Amino acid sequence: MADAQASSWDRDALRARFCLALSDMYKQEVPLYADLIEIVNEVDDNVVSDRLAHLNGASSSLAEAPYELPPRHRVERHGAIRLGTPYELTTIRRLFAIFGMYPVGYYDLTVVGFPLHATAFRPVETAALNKHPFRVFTTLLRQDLLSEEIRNLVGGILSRRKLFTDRLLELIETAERNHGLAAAETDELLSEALKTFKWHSAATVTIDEYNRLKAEHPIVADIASFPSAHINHLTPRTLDIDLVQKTMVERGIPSKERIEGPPPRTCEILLRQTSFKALEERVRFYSDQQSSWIDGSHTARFGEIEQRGAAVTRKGRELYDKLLSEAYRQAQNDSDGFDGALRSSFQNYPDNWLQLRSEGLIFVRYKLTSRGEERSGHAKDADSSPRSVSELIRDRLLDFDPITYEDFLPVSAAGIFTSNLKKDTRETAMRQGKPDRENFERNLGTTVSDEFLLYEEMERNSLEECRIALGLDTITKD
Ligand code: OOG
Ligand code: NI
Repeated sequence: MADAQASSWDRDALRARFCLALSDMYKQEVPLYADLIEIVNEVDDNVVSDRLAHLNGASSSLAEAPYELPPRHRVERHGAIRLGTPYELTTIRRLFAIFGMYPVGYYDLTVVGFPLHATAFRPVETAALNKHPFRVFTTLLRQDLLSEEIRNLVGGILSRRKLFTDRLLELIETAERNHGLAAAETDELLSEALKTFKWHSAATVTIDEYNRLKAEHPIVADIASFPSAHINHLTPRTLDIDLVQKTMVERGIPSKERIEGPPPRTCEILLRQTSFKALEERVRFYSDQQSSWIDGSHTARFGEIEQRGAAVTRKGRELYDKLLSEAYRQAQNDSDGFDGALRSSFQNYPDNWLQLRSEGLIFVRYKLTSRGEERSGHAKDADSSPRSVSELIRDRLLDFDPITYEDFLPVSAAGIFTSNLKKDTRETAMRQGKPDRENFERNLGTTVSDEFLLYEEMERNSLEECRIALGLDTITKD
């Protein structure tokens, strides 16, 4: 391949195409997903026009609820896949790197009784996130938590599975070697990659094996019974999840009863999610007894929507976890149920941007106000002595936006998981599993980034740019 072609390599553009291709495929596979996208687009259009009307009526102030207009909203998605072996995980890492998606965070799912651990593959740089923020929550089966009998069965099945076509493996190698691919090769890479995530309605195991896997844990059957790592949901981001939920119910879409994550707030934090229930799909299995293919069913794929808010600091996350568990405890004797308990416990989570920032609960991106911009024009003549962030905000030289949370909330995921899959007897044993990040990273072939450090760096860089523009020697953090 010529160098000139390699230089046209654009991971962000490729990621956007990959996400769009997956979305088109999933619309064909799960028509309700297409309906959901329509509802989200409709709701978001209404929200944007309402907020614009409101802004025109009132003068904009610092503490105003921020909002992002499309296009990021229009295209934003996350997906989820489940993998069986270290080889599958390493290869997925190599493939996603071509799309500029890197492993961030370690998620232990034994806390919810699943023999899984996970990471999120996503862009990490601000510019890349702005171009296209696609992310894929990727779980790996923990064979160490399975009973010996099922571990042997799963081991055999997965050692024969070929999740990636030979051509895909070849293209991944070419991309790595040449730091790029020619245009025709990128088309091929995308179509070969899609095959890895496609749904297959013929199982690779017999009906007896399927039932044994499912008795161990439904998720084990989902991972080990099929030839692909079918994408199990693809989630659009909305500006108003309560409204989408309401609209889904009105249109008869079988949505979940409640929204996971923080309660409704003025200043959105982290992630709120809801889903419509998993589809029961017809699957063909081979039956040894009948020496023929028979019809069965499998439940795995579902629809989900999310609303993203500000990324919280470690301190902010601790407060979130604390209030959430208080709500769980309270809900046991609260007649309003869990949502009532949640609203009441979250009274103790500040709900205005200035306070969230000054208390160190959220990450923010600093920017100059128009006054700050003016001053930056004469930065050379200005007083350069140290100032604090809060002084600069008070003097209306500095402003900020909350940084969007780009990651996942395992507790939210837990609600989704358990609403879709039936409980089973071995679940308690799986709950006793300990997180095993070291082994996960060994299987991945690299370490996962710490999401808190990534947000911290974004905040620090933004403040540094403002410091330089204002001609100050230092800006102290309050
Ligand atoms: C993982 C689900 C996690 C989310 O939004 O928290 C997830 C799975 O179903 O395999 O996608
Ligand atoms: Ni999800």
